[in-house]
Amino acid sequence: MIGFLIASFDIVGIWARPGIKGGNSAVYMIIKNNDTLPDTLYKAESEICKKVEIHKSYEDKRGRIRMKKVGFVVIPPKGEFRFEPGSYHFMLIKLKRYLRGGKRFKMSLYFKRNGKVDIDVEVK
Ligand SMILES: [Cu+2]
Repeated sequence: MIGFLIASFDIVGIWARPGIKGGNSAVYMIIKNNDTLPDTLYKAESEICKKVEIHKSYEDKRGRIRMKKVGFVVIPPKGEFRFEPGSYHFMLIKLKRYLRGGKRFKMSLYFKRNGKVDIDVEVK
């Protein structure tokens, strides 16, 4: 892509759960949109795992916690979107390495308007 990346976001509180090689983990964060227009987050990827999916946890009729894949999320203008335990999260599928507390790795988020945004994630 040619041009400047003007990311009008503050992404704070980024962390991942520990995980084992071959297993899964989850990443959480708060994305604050400083722009007057919404933006759509539609993809994420990381070299640490085979693939990253956007998931939402929910309680089914019997009170069991389940999760489902979500195609995209919209970050509201002058607002925020929270990825947090019990709700939306990034699912790291098939970790290529162990994720232990204190470790850091890179992840890329893809937005329709702002393009690719690279972030650092710390394992808590
Ligand atoms: Cu999940």
